[in-house]
Amino acid sequence: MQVLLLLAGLGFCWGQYNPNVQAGTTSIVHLFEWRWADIALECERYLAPYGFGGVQVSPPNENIIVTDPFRPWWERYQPISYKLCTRSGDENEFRDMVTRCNNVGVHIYVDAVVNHMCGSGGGSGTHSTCGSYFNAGERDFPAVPYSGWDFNDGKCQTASGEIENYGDMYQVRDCRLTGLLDLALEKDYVRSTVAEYMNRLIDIGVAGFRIDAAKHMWPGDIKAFLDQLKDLNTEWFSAGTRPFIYQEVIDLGGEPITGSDYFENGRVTEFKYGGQTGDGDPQVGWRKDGLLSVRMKMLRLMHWGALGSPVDRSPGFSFHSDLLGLQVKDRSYGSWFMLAHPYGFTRVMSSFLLTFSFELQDVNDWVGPPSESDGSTKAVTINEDTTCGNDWVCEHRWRQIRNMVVFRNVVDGEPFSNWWDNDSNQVAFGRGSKGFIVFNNDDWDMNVDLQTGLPAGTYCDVISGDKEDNRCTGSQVYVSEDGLANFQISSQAEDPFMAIHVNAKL
Ligand code: QV4
Ligand code: CA
Repeated sequence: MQVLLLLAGLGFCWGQYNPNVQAGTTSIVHLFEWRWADIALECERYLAPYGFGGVQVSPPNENIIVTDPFRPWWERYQPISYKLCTRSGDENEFRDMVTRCNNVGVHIYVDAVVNHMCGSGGGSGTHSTCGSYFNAGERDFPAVPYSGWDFNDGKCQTASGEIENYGDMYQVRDCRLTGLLDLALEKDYVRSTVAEYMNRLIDIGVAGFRIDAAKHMWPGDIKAFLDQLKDLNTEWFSAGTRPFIYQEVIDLGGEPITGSDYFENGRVTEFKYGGQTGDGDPQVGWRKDGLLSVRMKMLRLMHWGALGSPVDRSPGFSFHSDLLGLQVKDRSYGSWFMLAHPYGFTRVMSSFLLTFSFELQDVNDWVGPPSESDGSTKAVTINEDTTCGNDWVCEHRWRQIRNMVVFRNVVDGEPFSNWWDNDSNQVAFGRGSKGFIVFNNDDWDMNVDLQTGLPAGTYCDVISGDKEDNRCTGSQVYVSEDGLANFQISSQAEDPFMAIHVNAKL
């Protein structure tokens, strides 16, 4: 209620809650660990033509180089300075990417890691992506500069200096998260240094920020640096536009810190999504063989939709589980549902292949992006069939996901409507008079007549194919004058789903 009042008070100005995507687009894609040069090309050749509104990029600032294990993806969450210099590229390449993506209407969202610097065991030297000297033991980061005064060592009350208990909100904010040197964001100097870094990115033309580890910062400290941020660059955004803010707060319940503690600062990423669709375990994904039927999972999601709180819905499962090839399909079903449902602002994950360790019978989930032996990141190559090469997975280029991103754009603003279910794992719903989606996650075939709410005509199912030259490359659906259509989906179908929308009508 508080939240709704707050939004009402803002009137037409959405402020930091507005995703700042170009009109007609409704989703962004996380191009995890991609090089800036490849993102610039992807904006021009793929994202703009298919209606993606933006890209979340990996942290652009200098980080520690970790060699054991060799160059894990997570080294990027250990800042050394705010120079724009990483495996993704240097400052010139970053500027070029932002300019070129903005010029085709695809906006850039930066992952801001400002709760901490590198781990306390990071050593000293110049093993950083721009070669800046640092000494973790001494708390010395001269390339910022930060020194011992700028860290929370004195404020943290645990014996180890680490977060030991998530039930104590003081240690969650003031102590080290897995050894990461915790910045004293109560200090004006630290706040203004962080704001200066973010303002440089705003000047270059970024549209917003993901705030990493927001749970580990006091909401008031975050507000203090956000209040110092400039409006967006008027070369691409209208005067007075505030940067879009979405904060990473993993709130699965049971802790004193909740996502809503952060709503005043901006949106909060929705981790319950993965949980609600995956039997409470955010790692499990979208399964019909868990404790809950797909129907129940969807009904739970609908309940949230009704809450209407300003949260960002993103697939809550961690990206690495996605790459495994494990239940990729389960996860992609979850994405389709997410993209069809009106709730939240959506972010699609795009990843790279991980190696499977037969010794551990597990996936090496630390593995960094496809790289050469010297650690440099490999380019994203594009195959003749439009998929990606060099071990880049490019889920956002899968027809089903790409077409559901389009579906979401087409049905934008239409109400959730015409819900149907068989009391088990077959469900369907529409979006006003613009789109309709049907899922068969049962072990038996589906053959039903459903009210779609759509105008009469022949539609292409955008899951099994596309509309090309006024014909369907996949299945067709016939909607009669009364809005009814017959859906037959085999439980053996490769993708036991169908989706139709008014832009894919013959
Ligand atoms: C190790 C030991 C510590 C020791 C420390 C000493 O485990 O006990 O004190 O060395 O230096 C890596 C390693 C971790 C290591 C640490 C420091 O995995 O073992 O500590 O570095 O060297 C990512 C990874 C982390 C990684 C971190 C920094 O997930 O594994 O840690 O980057 O490289 C909570 C939070 C939530 C957070 C999540 C991971 O509430 O906010 O934990 N999620 C975000 C990001 C995540 C990122 C961070 C926060 C940190 O989504 O990707 O962590 O920026 O749920
Ligand atoms: Ca902190």
